Amino acid sequence: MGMKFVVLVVVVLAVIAIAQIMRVYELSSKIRGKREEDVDLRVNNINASLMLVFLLLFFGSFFWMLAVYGNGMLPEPASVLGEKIHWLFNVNWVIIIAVFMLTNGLLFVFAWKYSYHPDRKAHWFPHDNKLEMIWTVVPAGVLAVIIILGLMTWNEITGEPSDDAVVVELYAKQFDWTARYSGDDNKLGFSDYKLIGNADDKESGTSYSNPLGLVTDNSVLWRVKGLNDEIITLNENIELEANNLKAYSQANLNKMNAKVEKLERIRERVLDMTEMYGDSINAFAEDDFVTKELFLIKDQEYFFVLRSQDVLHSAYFPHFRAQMNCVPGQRTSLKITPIYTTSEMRTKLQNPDFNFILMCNKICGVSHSNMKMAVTVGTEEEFIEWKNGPLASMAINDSIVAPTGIDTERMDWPEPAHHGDHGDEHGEDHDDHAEEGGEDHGDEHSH
Ligand SMILES: [Cu+2]
Repeated sequence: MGMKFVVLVVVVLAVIAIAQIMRVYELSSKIRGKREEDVDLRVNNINASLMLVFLLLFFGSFFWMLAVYGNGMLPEPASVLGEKIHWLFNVNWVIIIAVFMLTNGLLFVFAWKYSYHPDRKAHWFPHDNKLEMIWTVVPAGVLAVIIILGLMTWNEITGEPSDDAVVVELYAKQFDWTARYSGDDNKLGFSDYKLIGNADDKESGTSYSNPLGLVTDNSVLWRVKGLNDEIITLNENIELEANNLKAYSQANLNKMNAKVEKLERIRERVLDMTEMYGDSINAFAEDDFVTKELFLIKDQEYFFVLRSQDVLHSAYFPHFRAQMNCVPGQRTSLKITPIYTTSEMRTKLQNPDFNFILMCNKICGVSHSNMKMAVTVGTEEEFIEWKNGPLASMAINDSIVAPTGIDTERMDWPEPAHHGDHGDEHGEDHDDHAEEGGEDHGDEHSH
């Protein structure tokens, strides 16, 4: 503390001293009748040489950093599109470095070469159409090349996947990833966020959880059960208050009533699903399986469907040079075809500990840095072995059958017109409106 204070005082005093010396120099120049811009030739030449010295240090440190830190960059790309993106990166680097060398080289060489000399008079050169044309057209052309190449690659990244692409869902939430493989039918079962939740059956002591909100007959029933229980508990508390057996504030009571109403709305939407999905409700979900790590087959194209439960996340596979945001309330996608297995990559990099990785690349909260998933690339045989191993489990636990006698009675208040967004439309008649249903399945609503 004491030492730091002394250093600070010395620095401040030094700055003041330098400022005072400068002031003295200025005043003495004035007395001698010199103008501020009169600098003697010797000082001018020193400055000119320093321009060259700076240029050499500048370029020298650039190449030094390239040599020392260049190897710390990502290893060679390990996916089909990754190679193209990597190539595009390199094209941009070559252009940027060439322009950087040229412009900075000219800047400092000219400052050195054309420094002030009393015998030399500057040429008056106000305007030249040809020059202006060149420095407009050349950069525009180079930029056009960069943009066109970039757009071509972007179109490839975001274009339709091929027919034999394997569909895998990556489900992001604070703070982990879940992978859902679409199974033998290569189709993901329907999902809807309104079904996310747990339900307990106290009588049989069973409980059901549906962290990804998958839609099946059974999951719908369990969700209705869970919502019924929540509504009953809330109503009991409201009742107690009404009989003066509990002392809630009016604000609290209003809150509870609003909550009941909201849950009843969700319950209606959930009950709609049985009708909406109809016979196909169980069609695709039953062979889906979930894991907490990824196993990909070499040379197999994958089509990742990305979802987020809470905030923006971003699925980033650095070695595949692939990244896409995961946006709550919508599905995004990412195509990846790995071209090296994990062991091939280990040999290439001479690093027996190398592993591919998926990480979140959007600061999404306190544990953002922990949001990673291990990725292995192997052969098809290895994949089958892994799939049948302990790491993969079925996405829906429909062996836990919902108890019988769940109250599925519909509410008799009219339903809101659009998605339940307009909460105040009670009492109006909306029977003629067709209503869009779940996330996957827009369907006519029938009464
Ligand atoms: Cu995240």
